[in-house]
Amino acid sequence: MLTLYTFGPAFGLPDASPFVVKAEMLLKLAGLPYQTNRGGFRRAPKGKLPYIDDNGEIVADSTLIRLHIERKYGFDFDAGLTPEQRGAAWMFEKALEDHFYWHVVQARWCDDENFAKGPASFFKAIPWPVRPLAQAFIRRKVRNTLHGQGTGRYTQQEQAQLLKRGTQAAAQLLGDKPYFFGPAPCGADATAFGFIASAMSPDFRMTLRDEIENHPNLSAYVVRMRHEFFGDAGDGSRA
Ligand SMILES: N[C@@H](CCC(=O)N[C@@H](CS)C(=O)NCC(=O)O)C(=O)O
Repeated sequence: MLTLYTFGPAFGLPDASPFVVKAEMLLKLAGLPYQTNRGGFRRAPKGKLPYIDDNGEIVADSTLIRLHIERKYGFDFDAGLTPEQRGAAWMFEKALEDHFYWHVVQARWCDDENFAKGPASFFKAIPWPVRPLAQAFIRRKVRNTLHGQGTGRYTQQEQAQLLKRGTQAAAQLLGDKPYFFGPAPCGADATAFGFIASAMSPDFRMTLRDEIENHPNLSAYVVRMRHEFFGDAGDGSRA
């Protein structure tokens, strides 16, 4: 049985990580039976989740998991897409991972109120006198990463402009279609759901969520995908 290593449902989402949600969606789209395991982070080959154990074959990274499924099971996530759509779908996915993702990270980890409501819970196992130090250490690391990646260098106003344009582009791409590239979900929908849903967690305030909510087709897409693939609870239980 294939095992997907996850963080587990959190913040009203199927998983705390959009990359894990993406990987789980890929398994669902490919129709592969799988189980989830929340105990694998310490053994994660790249120090990140998700990764899978497919009958002894370990594959880390959501995109490498996709390539593994395509290669091993001969499943084409983009069947039915034209070559142009295949190219656009891949680039759209990478834009979400490199743009939306970092804003979600920044909103969750750098905003004190959001941090207290969300990521602070990751430190519960650490005894109290050490816990604030560990939190401060990891939050500084996240800030440095955001600075290195570049998102951390934008002013709030600059970020708001970029997110407005980014969500508008996503809404224009979706239009009134049920899925991003037509009548059936494709590989990019796994990513789109993971990242757009993550921004819409009711637990956090974030500019990205406000911008998404300005586009009813994007909000409706998340509700629809969640219902279709994760059941009404949206908590990771199989639909
Ligand atoms: N490129 C990776 C990114 C995965 C990733 O960034 N995972 C984050 C959670 S969203 C993680 O595990 N972070 C833990 C850490 O950096 O210590 C993928 O596509 O799977």
